[in-house]
Amino acid sequence: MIFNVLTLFPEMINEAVSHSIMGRGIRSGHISVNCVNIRDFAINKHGQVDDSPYGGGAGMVMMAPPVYDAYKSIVGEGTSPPVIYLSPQGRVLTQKIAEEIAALPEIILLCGHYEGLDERIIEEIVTEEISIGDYVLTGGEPAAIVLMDAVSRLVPGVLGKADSYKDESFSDGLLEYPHYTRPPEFRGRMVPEVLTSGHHSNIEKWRQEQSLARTKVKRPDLIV
Ligand code: 4G3
Repeated sequence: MIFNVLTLFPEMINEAVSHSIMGRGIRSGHISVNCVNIRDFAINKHGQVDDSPYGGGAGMVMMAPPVYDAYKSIVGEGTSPPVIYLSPQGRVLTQKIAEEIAALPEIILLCGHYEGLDERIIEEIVTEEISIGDYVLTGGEPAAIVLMDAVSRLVPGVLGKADSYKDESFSDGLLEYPHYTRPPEFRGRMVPEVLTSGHHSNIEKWRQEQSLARTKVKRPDLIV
């Protein structure tokens, strides 16, 4: 899967995706992250990409032409992959939405800054607006990184056998059961006996009960 990212801070994106499972997914060719620096399409030699808002008021607005030219550098005159704008006004990201995006071969992520983008670039190129949660960030980059992380691990081949995702939170609508490893005793706390019993059906049953019990306590909204 190809992630194109329109951003003023490509280094922030490239650094974030170079580690851990995303880094491995890039090196193995299962995903690729292609950042386009909107600054490279500035309207003048001063590198200007923003201006004061028509109608007055504080802050700056990102100008449409540099964003459009950056976008055109990805798509040329051909058909475009979906353009997702990360904004607090978008549909809130869920595991289901991440699964839908992971089925696409290519997307373009648009990261805004300042007070936002000129509305006309949103009308012109954006096909979907997504929020990573109900809070405001200084820029869209952390939101784009979150979205790419959630989607990448669903792209076939990105997760190795060792980090399989069939038992995890949300895959069956419940939270994960608790995990334990050595030592058998830590500061007086023991590992639940069932996990060292070798009785696989009892272990499976215990894990299901734990998942349900902790979902009821921590996230009752996931059950009703
Ligand atoms: C557009 C995304 C972008 C408009 C971006 C602010 C939060 C999210 C921005 C705007 C962002 C989110 C940049 N903050 N919840 N900040 O996904 O008002």
